[in-house]
Amino acid sequence: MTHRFLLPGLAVLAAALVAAGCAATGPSEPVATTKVTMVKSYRFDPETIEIRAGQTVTWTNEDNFTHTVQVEGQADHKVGRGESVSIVFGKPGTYDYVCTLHSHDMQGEVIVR
Ligand SMILES: [Cu+2]
Repeated sequence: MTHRFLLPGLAVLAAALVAAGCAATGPSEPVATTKVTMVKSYRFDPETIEIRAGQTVTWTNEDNFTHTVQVEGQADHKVGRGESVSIVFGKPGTYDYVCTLHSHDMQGEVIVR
């Protein structure tokens, strides 16, 4: 739980990077993929993905910590180190999701066309 004390510092760093004009790629530029990785440390990569209705998204945890995937209005799925979880998206829409253990850092979005 000590990592929680790092959060204010990271937020300041992120704000500084945006202020310095390093936002060239844009924080929410969607990537056409069905694979999301929980990378070191406490991040979904890519954060925003775009898929077609009926496709399955798979999250794989390559971080050193347990994370979860909770799509808004759905059950929370715990994903341990080296594990993965797959969720089918049947209907078009924009689905926000979080890791409920680190919801301030780990947020993502699935855009279903
Ligand atoms: Cu997490």
